[in-house]
Amino acid sequence: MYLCDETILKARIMIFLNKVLSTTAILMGGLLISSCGSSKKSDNSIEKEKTVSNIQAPVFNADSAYHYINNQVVFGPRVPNSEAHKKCGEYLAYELKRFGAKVYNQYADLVAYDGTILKSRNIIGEYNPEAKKRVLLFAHWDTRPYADNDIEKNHHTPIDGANDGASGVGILLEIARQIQKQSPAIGIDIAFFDAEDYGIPEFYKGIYKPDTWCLGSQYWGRIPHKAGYKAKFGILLDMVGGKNATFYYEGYSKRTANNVVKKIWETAESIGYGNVFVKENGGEITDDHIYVNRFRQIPCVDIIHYDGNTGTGFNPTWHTVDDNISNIDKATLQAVGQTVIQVIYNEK
Ligand code: AHN
Ligand code: ZN
Repeated sequence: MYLCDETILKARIMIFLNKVLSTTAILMGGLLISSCGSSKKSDNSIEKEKTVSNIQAPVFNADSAYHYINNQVVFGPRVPNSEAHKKCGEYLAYELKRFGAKVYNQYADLVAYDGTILKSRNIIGEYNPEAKKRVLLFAHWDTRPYADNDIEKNHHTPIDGANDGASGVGILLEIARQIQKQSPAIGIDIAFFDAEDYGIPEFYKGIYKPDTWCLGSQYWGRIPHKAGYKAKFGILLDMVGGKNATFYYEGYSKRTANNVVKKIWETAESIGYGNVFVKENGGEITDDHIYVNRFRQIPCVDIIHYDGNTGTGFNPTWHTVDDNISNIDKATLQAVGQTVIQVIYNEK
């Protein structure tokens, strides 16, 4: 029997729903699944199915996320102080606003490992500000000025950062679009942090200060967009669009937010993405989640592509000129986006 993508997705969501919903909902879910392959459905009943599958969580649209990724890449590398960076910052704030968020901009001059002043901008979109219970979703939007994991002649070439940067932001923009259509029960904040990827390059031989990565989130951690900002937990998306991506337990997340790690990986498994979210240990990574936890005491989970075969632990295109749009895989976007949606719509 032929199954269209959307039908498979709906069926997966229903498997998940069957576990958590009442008998009535299960019966309705049965209706949805049984529609599979039937050619005698009227348009009316298709509409009804959509509504049923949307009670618990919306369906994440990977084409839409891909489009937001491509829009970022088209600006060119979003290296702080560049024109592309400036324009892309405007674009991201505009999109969050268009999707109904209240947008906060944090401008800061941040000092890079080599003393360069980075004109930085953290962009935060807020939904349901009255809600006490909040979840913070975040990604970095800047891109690396160096392909220092590539062959030597490319070391000083800025990367497109389709995966490293744009993928997390693209998924979060699609989630923002879904939130505007159907609000979850809790408050959501979406933060796009700047100056994550200006960390010390492999080729640098000079002296440097520690903590050279994640400058935007370090700044926000010390001075959040709202005084005393708190969230129940945070989810960081980093390199979430690569081909054949696999996500393992990241070490720091496991030590500081293990209950959230479990929740995410179990949710992924229950909707059919157990092969993408592998329930095994990966590496421990210096990333934005460390500073959000350290400075704001918010337990955070880093969903980051882990590959044990590349030597770096990262995906094969990491910090190379191959980190471009041709290496973005919609199947990965779908797995990550739908999983995060399921998690936030099931928070109460
Ligand atoms: C380190 O290489 C120490 N951290 C990598 C964090 C990162 C860079 N994520 C994306 N690009
Ligand atoms: Zn990077």
